[in-house]
Amino acid sequence: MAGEPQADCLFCKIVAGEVPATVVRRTETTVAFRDINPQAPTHVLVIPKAHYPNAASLAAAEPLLAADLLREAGEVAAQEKAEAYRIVLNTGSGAGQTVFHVHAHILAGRGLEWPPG
Ligand code: DGP
Repeated sequence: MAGEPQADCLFCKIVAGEVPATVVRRTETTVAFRDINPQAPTHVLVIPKAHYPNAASLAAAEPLLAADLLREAGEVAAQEKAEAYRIVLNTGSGAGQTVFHVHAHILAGRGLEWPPG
């Protein structure tokens, strides 16, 4: 069923506490933790506890949960004292998505160029 935990999903295992992560915020519906391979001084991933493969499928199935994800991105940025930050939602392997449980990257603490690579 849509949103149910997937046995083979790394981020579902982080939600369940089966894989350790440096969690910086947790709400009823989301978890935020530091990226294992940071690309900026602040690099946090925000995920819904529910499993959806990407942002579009999340928003289509549970728009309020998609809003939770974006609100939490802002809360993480504030907690990290980021004056400016970037939210990245890679979608599809061609765009660099490697974990198919939707996650918002929050990047801050250095100059962020445009367009991104
Ligand atoms: P993406 O390439 O957009 O699918 O981003 C996946 C991110 O997940 C990538 O930046 C590295 C991060 N990542 C992969 N495995 C782990 C892990 O076990 N723990 C943590 N904290 N981050 C991970």
